Amino acid sequence: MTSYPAAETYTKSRALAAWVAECARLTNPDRIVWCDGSEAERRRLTDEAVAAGVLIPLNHEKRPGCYLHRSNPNDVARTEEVTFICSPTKDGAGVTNNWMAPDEAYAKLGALLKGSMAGRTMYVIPYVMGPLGSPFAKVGVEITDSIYVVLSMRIMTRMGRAALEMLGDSDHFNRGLHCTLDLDPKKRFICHFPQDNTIWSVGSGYGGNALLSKKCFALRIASTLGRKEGWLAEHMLIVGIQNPAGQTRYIAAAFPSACGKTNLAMLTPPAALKGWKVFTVGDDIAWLRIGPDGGLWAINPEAGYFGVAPGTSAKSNANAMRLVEHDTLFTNVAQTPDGDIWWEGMDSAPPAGLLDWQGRPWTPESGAKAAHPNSRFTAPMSNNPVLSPHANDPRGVPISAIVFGGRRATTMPLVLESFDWTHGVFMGATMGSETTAAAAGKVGVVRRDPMAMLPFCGYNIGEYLGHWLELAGRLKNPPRIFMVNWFRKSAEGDFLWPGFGDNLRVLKWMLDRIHNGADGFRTPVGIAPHAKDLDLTGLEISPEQLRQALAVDRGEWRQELASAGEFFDKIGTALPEALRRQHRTLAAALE
Ligand code: OXD
Ligand code: MN
Repeated sequence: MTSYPAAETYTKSRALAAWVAECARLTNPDRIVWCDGSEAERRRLTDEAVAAGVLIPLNHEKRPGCYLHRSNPNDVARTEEVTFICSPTKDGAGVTNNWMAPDEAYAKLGALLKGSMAGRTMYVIPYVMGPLGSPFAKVGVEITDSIYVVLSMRIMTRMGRAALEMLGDSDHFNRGLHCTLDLDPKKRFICHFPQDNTIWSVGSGYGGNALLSKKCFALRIASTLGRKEGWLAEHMLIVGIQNPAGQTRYIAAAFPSACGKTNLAMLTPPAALKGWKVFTVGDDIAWLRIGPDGGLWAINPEAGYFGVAPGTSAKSNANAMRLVEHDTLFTNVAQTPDGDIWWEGMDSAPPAGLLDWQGRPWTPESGAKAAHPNSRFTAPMSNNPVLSPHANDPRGVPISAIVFGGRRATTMPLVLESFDWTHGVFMGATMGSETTAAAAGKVGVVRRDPMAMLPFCGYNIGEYLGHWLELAGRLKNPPRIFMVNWFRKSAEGDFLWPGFGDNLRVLKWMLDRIHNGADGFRTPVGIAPHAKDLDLTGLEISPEQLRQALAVDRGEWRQELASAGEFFDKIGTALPEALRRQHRTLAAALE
């Protein structure tokens, strides 16, 4: 009979002690380690991870405190086809989610978990999502057999003793049980039980499947809590924009995975926009609540960034390059002979003697990617040179504008403002985007991705859209809603808009609309800027190129609305009538 440390030594929560004991009975680990989040613990676990070959130390002269992790090649992205919402009824999960009956899921995963940690260590990771002391903050506890998960959770959340203190003797915490098993894709399941505030994830060590704080808790489960408690959990970055007069306004923006949220959240203003500054509050997830002023306030529940590495460069995101200079875990990037890292799109030519993401010698002639297209950096937000002074503010930040954006080669103009809240919700609800390497499956196919939440909404998407509409009634001071597309291409296949730092010009127009009455004109599908309304100081773009970037083409939009209509039909009766009405009105306006 294995004896484990007494839970009472660590927690006053009898519910937590009982749950840990229950998980131990099920999985039968050799040891249980309660994580305290201390520096000594980080050092000890890092040494163990290095000894076990889970982490490879990088050149600490060049990149102090940095390590490389190579995952199993079959386990490199989120796996949406084996991600389930196990609500009591199928209708509760809705048409956009996979559903498994809760009893069936507990039985199926329970059988896989039985004895699964024999010979292994079970780590208990208490964590807080949200700034400590914030009324927005929530406690989760993840149990895992993966030391990589522990070290990543330490970066991505406020982890350890502080969480147990916040929990106190309460039984109110998210229960996340994770086991890598043998990483056999046939035994890979990520199951959410919103009614039990519980997540069971087996068979994967990939961030989005295994760091249960992130997509599983802070989005899927939190979206259901938000619906119950009257707030929103969204797949959004939060960025602060300071004008030359020193006023800072905040924008929350939803984009699907690997569409540049991290880049937008820490962008470097163009040199010609003198006196403008950008500060990051969050790069992936926002929890939004109605504040005492009747406006919408947001926090970033996370404490670190799990960003896509390829394409990150001094040119595209100089702040991210500084972010990852130290104390960063890299996953599936290429390694240089002197123990540094490299990925495609880093600006520099690939150094000779690279090892690819699987540790194999690589040359450009191989035609293969050296870094996996979904290779990642995991870095603490305290590394960010442009971290907002309000990133840890328990009150959050007031949101002036909400932005929805996708990756679209055609149809979608650079920017449009919605006519009102309901139309803005319609814009978000009908968003489409080309798929990326962040999820397993085909890349580059346009799919409807409402509010960039398609893979992350923990309940019926129709009810979720209803929840968004309903919020308007309680917002005295609602943010204005916009849509953007940085990715439109010319007939020749070139991007029409330079993107990256120049995206600030578009955000500036939004803030000018809201706060300074800047001009725009009405198209059938939203309010667009004239070229003269955008601050183009110092930007070389031909009038024709800009015209194409901003254009609303009725023919393309008719197709777009037809596709959105098919998606609405799929949602069926759960779709709020107000959104159908929007669809009819816009379709008529395009005739
Ligand atoms: C992420 C994702 O990792 O959206 O943030 O997949
Ligand atoms: Mn994301």
